[in-house]
Amino acid sequence: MIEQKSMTSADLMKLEDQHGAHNYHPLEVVLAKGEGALVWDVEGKQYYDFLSAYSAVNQGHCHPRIVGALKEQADILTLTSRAFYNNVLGVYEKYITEYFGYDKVLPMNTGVEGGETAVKLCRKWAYEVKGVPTNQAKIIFVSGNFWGRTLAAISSSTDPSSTTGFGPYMPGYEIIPYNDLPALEAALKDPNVAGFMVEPIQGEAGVVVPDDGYLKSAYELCRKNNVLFIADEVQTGIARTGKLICCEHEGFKPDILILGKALSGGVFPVSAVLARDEIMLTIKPGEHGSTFGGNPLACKVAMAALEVVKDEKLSENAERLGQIFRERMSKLVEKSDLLTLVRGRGLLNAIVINDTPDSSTAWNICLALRDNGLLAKPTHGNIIRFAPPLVMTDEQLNDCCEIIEKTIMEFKA
Ligand code: IF1
Repeated sequence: MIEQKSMTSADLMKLEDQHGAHNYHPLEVVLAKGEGALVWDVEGKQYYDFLSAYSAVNQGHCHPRIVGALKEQADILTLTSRAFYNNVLGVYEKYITEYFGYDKVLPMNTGVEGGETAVKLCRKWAYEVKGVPTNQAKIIFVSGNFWGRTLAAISSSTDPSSTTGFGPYMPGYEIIPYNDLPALEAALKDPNVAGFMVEPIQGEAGVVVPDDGYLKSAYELCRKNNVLFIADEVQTGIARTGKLICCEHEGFKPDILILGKALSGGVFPVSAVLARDEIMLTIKPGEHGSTFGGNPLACKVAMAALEVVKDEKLSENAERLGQIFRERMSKLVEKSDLLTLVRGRGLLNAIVINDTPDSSTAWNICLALRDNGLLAKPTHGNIIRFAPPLVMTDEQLNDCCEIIEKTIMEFKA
């Protein structure tokens, strides 16, 4: 057994390089501890975490109430499978359906399993309720979408790094431009369209915020055409954008809501699909599921994670701190010709670097941010996503803005 304690960051990066698949290119920092908005590397250097594990640790790293729930349940019962009932799942199902205002929940584990479940529910509903001819159901996606790495997910992708070399792809999809209502209206004329699946803000595409009213109008067009509006809130949900779910900014509830990531506060893989009975009950016993889906450990962790969101007013905190952050960054954009704009909602923001998408400027800025004690990573080429834990204090946010301002103003391309 290798003695891990004595290993340096360099040793540990080498281990990953030698023994792990090369399916990521991480920023060169090796984290060993996390607490709240802070993380520490192997050598003990402290950083602000401005990625939050892609918005999975909204509640902050190792939140004591969520870790406590995990520890307590771990000693009692971790997994029964759904072959039997257990004393936690029903309690969780009641809690989460009332929390978000839906009839029923289908519990899964990862975000992409949530997306897959939503696509299957939508197709089943199309055949059994809408009356679309068997195997003719179509689902509309938008360019720039990202909902995971499975073949069903990448089949809707317009990003070559997600799709190249993995064909053939899932049929029954149509791709239209994001933030384009006429394109959606035209696509909805096809009577075989079952659903429209969209991120309220596109995360991976670079925190792309649609025009005010786009989501609500898209939802209304779907209603008019008897098509299900499926919101992928895996990244935008759980208070990240300043509301419990991002669709709340436009005052409507999606027909199918997909949650993941911060549903567990980053402590355990937990995802969930919520819908009304007319949709959810089209899947009958034995037609869908997963070994770990709805396990007692996940349920206890998720209930604690959602309690924290409410008790610590994380939506309000994200809304307020996000305003402060974008104001500070807007001033920086004016001062520095390195930046072209800042955009986002709540604490899901990004800055666009004034350089070509294939330049290494954004990456090098992230290296400089790391050296100055703040961790972030570019999404596509010249865009840096800033998404700190929602438990950040005003003082910490001010500290982070100073680090970003200092780094940008001192940066030599
Ligand atoms: C990677 C991106 C973010 C997601 C949305 C579903 C999923 C994701 C809106 C699937 C997952 C993760 C996946 C991770 C990096 C990260 C990511 F850069 F890939 F696109 F956040 F923007 N819907 N996003 O963002 O959830 O199955 O991963 O639990 O694959 O590199 P998952």
